[in-house]
Amino acid sequence: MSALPSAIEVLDIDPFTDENLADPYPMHERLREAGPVVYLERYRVWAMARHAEVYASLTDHDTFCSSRGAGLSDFHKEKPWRPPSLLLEADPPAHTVARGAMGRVISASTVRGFRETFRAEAEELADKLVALRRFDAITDLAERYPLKVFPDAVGLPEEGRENLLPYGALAFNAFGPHNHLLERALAGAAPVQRWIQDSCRRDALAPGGLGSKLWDAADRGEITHEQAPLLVRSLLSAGVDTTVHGIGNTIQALSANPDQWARLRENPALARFAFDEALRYESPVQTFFRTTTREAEVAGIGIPEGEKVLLFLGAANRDPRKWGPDADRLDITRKATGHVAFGMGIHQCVGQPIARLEAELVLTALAERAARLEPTAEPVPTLNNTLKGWSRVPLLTHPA
Ligand code: OVV
Repeated sequence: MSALPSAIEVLDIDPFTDENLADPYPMHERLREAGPVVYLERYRVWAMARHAEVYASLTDHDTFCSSRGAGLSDFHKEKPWRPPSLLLEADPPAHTVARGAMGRVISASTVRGFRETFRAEAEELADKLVALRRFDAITDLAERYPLKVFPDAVGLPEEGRENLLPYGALAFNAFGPHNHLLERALAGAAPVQRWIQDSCRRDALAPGGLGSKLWDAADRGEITHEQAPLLVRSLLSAGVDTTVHGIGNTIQALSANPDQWARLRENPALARFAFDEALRYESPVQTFFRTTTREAEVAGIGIPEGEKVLLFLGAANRDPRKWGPDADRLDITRKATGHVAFGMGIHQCVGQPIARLEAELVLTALAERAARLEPTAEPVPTLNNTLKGWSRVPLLTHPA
């Protein structure tokens, strides 16, 4: 990049400091107010934090491509830390093929088939936690539930499932800069990566599960047999930490807003809306990058070809230009549709029907049983270059 356009605001903000990751909201406001697109000199990237521009960039995949990586690293300039994802880190037409196969595996009818077992697990866990009275919404619920139902649905062996959360944390840290968080995630990651790789093999996956169904798609010629394990890897990369953070953030937000918990208790059928609003309010995936394939024009400002663009999904989801003056308030009866917590456009989360099912069932089971969710200590943030969430949310509950 030679000269920056004169209209551009150049900021010295580092979005990947511990402080900004733990509490990104003051930074989000600065970014949104600075302009529709800004330049972050520290990383030499462009950035957008307003809903309109984030949405427009996500839906213009020809200009803002993914095949050069959805993180800070430009795959044209640096070797990726693992073979690129066939979904997240691909563009049409290759992306279209992989996405088609994955979409048929995570079909509406397959997901409907999960409902009764997922419900039984949610009800059993909610019974147990409400009987305990004191529990941690993260370790006892937000981690526990997805770590049971999702690996079962994929068809993974019981042994080694403790590798799933560290692998997800690594994958999401790897979208950011090479800071102490990525260093820490990489330390000792070799056995984690080996377990993931082994678990993507056909002989590791139970027949009838999502993993096995991806191999069946290869038998039918929808994808190649070389591609099947990489698509299984996408399930294991994107399917666990995301739902753990989504469910954890939702319970934390509802416990901090007892009026909203009361509204859900009055009408547990609001569970799916409450989840969408919580995803808007505190988005598990805070950021993704794209790379320009040609000069892009954003609000009259030209971004040259080959530039990294940082999209602040979590900031777009609190943009008052889109959500009004109370964008920072959790309101489970708000129309949260149009949020970009699952992304938007061709890369929009392919697993979202599973995420929504898990969240609906956990929230419903808990809303039917727990009269109140009282925080007993400050929640403890967890730090990740991409994910926003909590490591501890201690609660006291009262049986309904
Ligand atoms: C960490 C992550 C997010 C989304 C997709 C993938 C990974 C993938 O491997 O496809």
